[in-house]
Amino acid sequence: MKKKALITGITGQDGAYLAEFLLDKGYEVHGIKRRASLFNTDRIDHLYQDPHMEDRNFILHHGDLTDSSSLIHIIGKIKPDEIYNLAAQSHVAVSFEEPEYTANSDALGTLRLLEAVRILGLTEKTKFYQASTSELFGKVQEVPQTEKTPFYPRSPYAVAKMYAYWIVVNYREAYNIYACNGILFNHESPLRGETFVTRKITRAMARIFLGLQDCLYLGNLDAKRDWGHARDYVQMQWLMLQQDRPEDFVIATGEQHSVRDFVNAAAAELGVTIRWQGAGVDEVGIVEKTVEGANDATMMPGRTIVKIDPRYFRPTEVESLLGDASKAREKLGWTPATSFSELVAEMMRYDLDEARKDELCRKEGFTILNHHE
Ligand code: NDP
Ligand code: GDR
Repeated sequence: MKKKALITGITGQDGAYLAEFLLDKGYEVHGIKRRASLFNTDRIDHLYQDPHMEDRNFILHHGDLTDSSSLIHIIGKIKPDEIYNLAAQSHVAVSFEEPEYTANSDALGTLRLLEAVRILGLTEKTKFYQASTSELFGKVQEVPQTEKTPFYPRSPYAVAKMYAYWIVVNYREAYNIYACNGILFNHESPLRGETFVTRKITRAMARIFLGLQDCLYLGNLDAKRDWGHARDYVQMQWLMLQQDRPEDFVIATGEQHSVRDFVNAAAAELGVTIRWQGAGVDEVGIVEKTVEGANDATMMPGRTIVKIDPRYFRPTEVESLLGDASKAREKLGWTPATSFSELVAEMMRYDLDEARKDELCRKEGFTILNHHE
């Protein structure tokens, strides 16, 4: 019998990598997607199987973390061996604009799934993975952060995820469910949403390089993160559910870089050097050296290509995160396969290809709409 996995948030970055990973392992993979007015399955379209096909192993269901009835219905029908709860309003800045919705989907959504498992009598069968986050550490109390570091959440997103973290622990203790929190530090990839800072940077640098965009506007350049590759991190999500007993794990690379470092690394991939000038909201990034093939107008040495837009500052910021994944290394055999420079290079190559496609469309007279937020 094939194992059955249910992934919430299957249309997101991690959902796409995890679905591929589980299909390769021979799972029957079910995913919950939200109804949207446009197709929202770009990241998993390559996995799609026609519903008329027999013996499908990739099946999507309409549902929403804010709707218990859909969750109970789907879980009751599938009776999954494993649930991976990856669905969330996952943008920290947006959580300040939509705090109530963020709490509903990220905090109560997790409770709804656990309750569905309980109501349906699946507590002994179904293992549960919760996408927990380094944002729980927020205003950090200890460097580097481990499973034992106290939490101090700094956004409605982090507070909602903190509820989710504790409800997972509580259901594990109260009902003996095999449920784990993966406390994952930032992980990125070419599939990363375009408004998270890494993807925003690689996308904008590629477009400026080709003359499709003038400038990249950012917020806090001094923020520091521990950035890994999503493809490496989803393997740990699976491994956490294959242990003898459920435990929570920090997953991180143990290496830290600032947003400014990320811009420098992305530019370097293109052969461009940036000089930083000024401070605070007046700091700018200026092209110091560039290479042949770069657009003459937008990449001219001396031109300002990075500016600060205070709109991207957050009411409360998480300044610095650095993880210590010793426990995962010892118990799960965790070593990240992708280095920081390999991650930046892969994202940069992908976005340069994407920008070249846009360039071609423009040359052929098609209009490409470009959102920078
Ligand atoms: P994404 O934002 O790329 O994906 C989020 C997914 O959740 C999408 O499929 C989205 O659907 C879905 N979703 C959002 N709201 C709902 C809802 N109400 N009901 C059902 N589905 C919903 O996130 P990532 O893939 O990057 O992250 C996966 C999980 O891991 C998230 O929970 C995130 O908070 C957490 N996390 C991520 C880290 C990272 O660095 N990437 C680090 C630590 C934790 P749609 O496509 O329709 O928008
Ligand atoms: P984060 O990721 O908040 O860490 O949450 P994000 O990439 O949004 O921000 C990282 C840091 O960069 C600073 N920053 C900017 N951020 C964005 N988005 N846009 C900008 O223009 C910009 N300029 C500077 C931010 O202030 C921040 O300090 C991600 C999400 O995936 C969460 O779901 C997950 O839980 C955590 O990572 C771990």
